[in-house]
Amino acid sequence: MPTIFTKIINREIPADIVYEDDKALAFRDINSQAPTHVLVIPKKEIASLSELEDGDAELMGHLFVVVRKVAEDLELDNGYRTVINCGSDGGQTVDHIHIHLLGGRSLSWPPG
Ligand code: DGP
Repeated sequence: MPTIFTKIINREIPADIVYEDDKALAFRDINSQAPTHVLVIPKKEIASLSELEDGDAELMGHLFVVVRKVAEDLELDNGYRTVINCGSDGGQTVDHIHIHLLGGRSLSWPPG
């Protein structure tokens, strides 16, 4: 099912896009939780981690390479955190799989 992220991919609503290629898009989270908070998403509509199929393995690997590129571009030289929320207990609010990339400050652990 298309979500607001599909509208961002299709440029139907604006976003602060920091990276794009044929398979992936990265843009700044509208509800930033850190000085740098970017969402890395596949252009393919995959609802969540729980919907991943065997054939998505290469795409998911690609998304993490994009994370590394974006982290380098945004100079997160002291490190960063990636998070994928899954389902209601995981705190997922948009049903289009996305990797949160958080950095620019020291992050506490464990998360709430
Ligand atoms: P999650 O809770 O893991 O499903 O994260 C969804 C994130 O998406 C949340 O941190 C806020 C962000 N978000 C929701 N709608 C928009 C939007 O229209 N634009 C942008 N840039 N981010 C959005």
